[in-house]
Amino acid sequence: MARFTVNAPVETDQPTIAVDQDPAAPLVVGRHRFRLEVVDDSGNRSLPDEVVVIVADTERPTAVLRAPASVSAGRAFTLDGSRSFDVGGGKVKQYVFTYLGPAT
Ligand SMILES: [Ca+2]
Repeated sequence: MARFTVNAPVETDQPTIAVDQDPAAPLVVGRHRFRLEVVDDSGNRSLPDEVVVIVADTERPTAVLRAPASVSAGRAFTLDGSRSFDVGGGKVKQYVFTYLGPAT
């Protein structure tokens, strides 16, 4: 495993390497480029090969709705979704509030 930082080559004699991610600073959602160069046992260095890896947020967010337990008739009140949160590298960008009618 290795923690990669931009433009800091990681050298190894192994043909595969795990990209270890810092939980506090993981790769952000989006496109990320990686490069491989190989060196033979005579010291000859290859041309680079590059790939793009897409880091995607595939995990659904969690809605948390708060409201006052009771309000005065005829008065405005606030529905609060600010404690909603996302996991998987994304963030909440839209709140969809719906009135469902009288509760029984
Ligand atoms: Ca998400």
